[in-house]
Amino acid sequence: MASKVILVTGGTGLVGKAIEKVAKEEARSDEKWVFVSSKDANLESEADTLALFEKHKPTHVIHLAAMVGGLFRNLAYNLDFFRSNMKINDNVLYSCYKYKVEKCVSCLSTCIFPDKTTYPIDETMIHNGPPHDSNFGYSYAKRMIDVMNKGYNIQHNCKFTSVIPTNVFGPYDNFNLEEGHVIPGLINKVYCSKKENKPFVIWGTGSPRRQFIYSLDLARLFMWVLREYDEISPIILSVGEEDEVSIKEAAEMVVEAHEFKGEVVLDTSKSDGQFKKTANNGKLRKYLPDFQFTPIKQAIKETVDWFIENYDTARK
Ligand code: NAP
Ligand code: GFB
Repeated sequence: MASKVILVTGGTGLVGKAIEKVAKEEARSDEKWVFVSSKDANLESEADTLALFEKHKPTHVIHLAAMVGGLFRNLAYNLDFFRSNMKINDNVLYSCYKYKVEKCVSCLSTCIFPDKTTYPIDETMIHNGPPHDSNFGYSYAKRMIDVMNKGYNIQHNCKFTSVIPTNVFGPYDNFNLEEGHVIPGLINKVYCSKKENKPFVIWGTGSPRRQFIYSLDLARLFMWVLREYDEISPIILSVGEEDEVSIKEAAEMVVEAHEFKGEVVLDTSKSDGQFKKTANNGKLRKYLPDFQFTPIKQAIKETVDWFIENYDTARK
């Protein structure tokens, strides 16, 4: 009989599927893992969320469920991102409190930091000013997770914490061009350009800079956070500042992984969004000085291969 029941909300998405894979590799006999999606409960509904917790009675929660998207989806639906994620986050944390969950690990993002800031960004800077205009709805909703974690700890001594991943990519990503993030978008676009013998169009100038983390590396870090990290304050889960690349460099890696030989153009009529959000992973390195990230070129190649193999069923 497992003594721990770990409920993973958002368990069918990019990050959830990676955690499912790693949880299987690192299975422990006293742990039962439950991965859920909106088909199991619409977490915007308090009643549905409480019913989900009543059904599974989790002892631990990894809270991933969210309305998620890349720059262009955020630009179009900032209010929806705010309302949906505020409801989901309030319902999940309240249910964790009501069902006496021993530990809940929620997800913020490096894109929620103040837009006008010094670099590199670290965990102490979350609330030091307004986020980038392109995704203010998502960002403020995510920041409220940190506020609620503190409130539940002070008022009810709950152990609710959060992680701050940088841009994530990998198998089971959302490859939809309008909704998804940049790397899955580029992977899908090069696939189509190759098939239809058309130019490959990179949106924007290609000069913004990002730190990308492979979903499987993030999943391994999530396991450590769940089992070992004891702070209420958030921790950045990102590759180092030295691993930051430009959008154009990432696009070149996608072209190489696809062995695409066609024309590559930049559509500078499209928004660049935030130029950079360079995060410092010093706090993570203090805990895990020897953690090895997958080199980005290898991670992109593995994701391209996965996409080609699973083209018919991939989210696009
Ligand atoms: P994703 O692939 O879009 O998956 C989202 C998950 O949330 C899905 O399982 C989805 O279930 C579920 N979900 C959405 N709305 C729901 C609702 N109302 N009720 C119940 N479940 C709902 O997202 P992801 O990229 O894995 O992101 C996971 C977490 O990481 C999110 O909190 C996100 O903010 C954070 N994060 C992501 C990135 C990134 O670059 N991807 C970067 C930083 C942080 P359905 O499929 O059934 O809707
Ligand atoms: O991943 P992304 O959409 O979001 O990256 P952010 C946007 C950057 O990639 C912009 C360029 O500079 C785009 O011009 N880009 C080039 C493309 N080609 C493409 C393409 O085909 N698709 C997309 N999507 N971009 C998000 C936040 O910011 O970061 C979210 O808005 C979330 O809230 C996510 O937190 C992690 O990195 O700019």
